[in-house]
Formats: sequence, C-alpha cells, structure tokens
Amino acid sequence: PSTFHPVSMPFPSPPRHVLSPPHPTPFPSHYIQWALWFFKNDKSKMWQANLRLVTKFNTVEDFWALYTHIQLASKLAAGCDYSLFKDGIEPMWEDSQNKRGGRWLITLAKQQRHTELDRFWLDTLLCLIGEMFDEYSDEVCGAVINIRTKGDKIAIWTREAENQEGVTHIGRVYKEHLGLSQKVAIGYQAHADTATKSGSLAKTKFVV
Ligand code: MGP
Repeated sequence: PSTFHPVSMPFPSPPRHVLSPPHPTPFPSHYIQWALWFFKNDKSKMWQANLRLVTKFNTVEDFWALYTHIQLASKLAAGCDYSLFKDGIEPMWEDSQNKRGGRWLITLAKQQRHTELDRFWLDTLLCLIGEMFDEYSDEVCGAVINIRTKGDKIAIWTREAENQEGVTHIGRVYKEHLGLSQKVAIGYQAHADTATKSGSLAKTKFVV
C-alpha cells in the first residue's frame, strides 16, 4: 500500500560540508578509539579513585576539538595528570595490557614547563593517534603526562617490556619526533620495577 510516510520522503538537505567536515578522517588503517583520562590528586582518596575518564574519540577532527577545548597541560595544577590510552586499557599498571609493560620516560627540568612541555605532549599525542611506530604501533598502550612541582614527566606506555625490538624501535621514533638531540638519552622502565622501586629511581631496562 502506498501510504504517505513522511520519514522516507526525499528531503533536500544542506551540503554536508555546511554542517561538518566532508569526510571525518578516521585514523590510519583501522578505527582505534582513544580515551582521555584526567587525574586530580586528592590525598584523602585512593590513587585509583582520583582517575576520571574524560571522553573517547576516533577521528582527527574530534581529537582537535577535544585538544583545543581542554586546558593546556602546563596550566594544570601540580599533582594532575592527563592520560591518553587505547579504549579498553585503563591508564594503570594493573591493567592486563599494561602489567607486563613499561614506559619510555621523558623527565623535564622545572623550567621546561614553560618552553617545551606543551609541545612535547602534543607531539606525543600525535605520535599515538597517527600510529607513527610502524609495525610496532600495536605495542603502544597509551601516554601519560604528570604535572609535578619537582619536574614534569611525559611517558609512552607499551605492553611488553621484554619485546626489546619493539620497545627500542618505539623509543627511537619517539625521540626523533620530539626533536631530542642524539646526545640526550631517554630510558625505558618496566612498570613492575616502577611499582616496586624503593628509592626515587626505578631501574632502566633500555636506553636510546
Ligand atoms: P606517579 O603519579 O606516577 O609519579 O606515582 P609521582 O607523583 O611523580 O611520584 P614518583 O614516585 O614517581 O616520584 C605516584 C604514586 O601514585 C605511586 O607511588 C603510586 O602510589 C601511585 N600510582 C601511580 N601509578 C601510575 C599507579 C598505578 O598505575 N597503579 C596504582 N595502583 N598506583 C599508581
């Protein structure tokens, strides 16, 4: 029966680009969903209770919309963190995808907060979402920035600390993208060592 059905009537719609970019650009090769987390240090609570999921996204456009909307890392209060992790991996050592892994750690001097911190963090985010680590991008779990009075830190977390080939490839590519000089060395530590360290320094497994 040819009943009139308003929903299926052709309806002139404005050109797509008027409303949104013509083709929301998915990330390369497959649709990785990313999740941004925020940590605010409230010492009356357990560490995990201070960690909050902000939002998830899976297109370049949504990444920039988010990035331009949130506070720059250098403007966060001391004790705060941002973490960007693949959806389904929580930004903590205990997650099954992190527990055998570790991190490439960039430790910054206090004055670098004003000169390099925001650029380093944006470069780190772009390395992740652009999947810049070739065949080892699957090894990446996420990245963390810690805003700390004693000196800020940025790290890329990978899933398997024993994967020397993957870990060192990621470290070399990362260092190059940050534009760090050959003379600067960065170190990789296993989370198991970080979690059980007694002094201030966890043992370094790899250096590039
Ligand atoms: P931090 O926030 O990574 O570094 O860890 P910070 O504040 O610079 O301290 P430092 O020890 O590296 O000098 C601070 C503390 O937060 C740790 O000692 C843990 O108690 C807790 N913590 C940090 N992380 C990443 C985790 C985690 O993944 N799981 C749990 N359970 N606690 C964590």
